Amino acid sequence: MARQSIEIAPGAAFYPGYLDRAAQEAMLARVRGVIAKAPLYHPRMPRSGKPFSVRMTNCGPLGWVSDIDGYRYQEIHPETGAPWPSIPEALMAAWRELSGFPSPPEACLVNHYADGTRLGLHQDRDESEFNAPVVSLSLGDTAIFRIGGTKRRDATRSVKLASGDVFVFGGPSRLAFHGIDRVLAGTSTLLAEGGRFNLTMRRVTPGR
Ligand code: MD6
Ligand code: FE
Repeated sequence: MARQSIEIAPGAAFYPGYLDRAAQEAMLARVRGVIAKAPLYHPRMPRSGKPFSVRMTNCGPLGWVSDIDGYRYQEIHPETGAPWPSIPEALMAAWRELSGFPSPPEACLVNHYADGTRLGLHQDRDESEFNAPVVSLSLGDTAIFRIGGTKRRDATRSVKLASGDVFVFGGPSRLAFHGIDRVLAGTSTLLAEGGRFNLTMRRVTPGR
């Protein structure tokens, strides 16, 4: 099916309302299932060991983690030692439809934003396959997403990411700096407790 997208920057395609409410509810149930097996935890910054305000977990064969030793992908949850649960089929379907990349994603990072949390400007560059995009899905309260260029000092612009929106971050934007400035409390009724989930699927090892 052809989907309506907006090009935010070269290679950065925004699909507002990609999931309707029923599909968001079904996806949220899958995310809660992932968290039941792989609990959300606070990663820590490399070197300083300062905890992130955002909590994270993963699904897929690999998961992105951060601790005092640095950023990396690994096969097990850092606190439980268990393998990550599998990526829900509905997310794999979104990757097949939107990524334009023939190999499947290997990691899906789950970010959880409670009221007042944020994620600083960063690049996603811990993967070995930059030809694959990152496919990002938002659930719950609207976030103010900031996107710049490939240099930290480049000019930035802001985009509001609402529940059900998908962002595909590829091509010249794959290594663009980006972050979440804030989450707007009370903008969605999807999460009974409020807050926001963001799911980002990545290809980590070289694909074909
Ligand atoms: C978030 N997203 O939306 C944080 N990274 O909560 C990201 O850090 C991100 O949305 C790479 C590609 C797309 C993204
Ligand atoms: Fe990111």
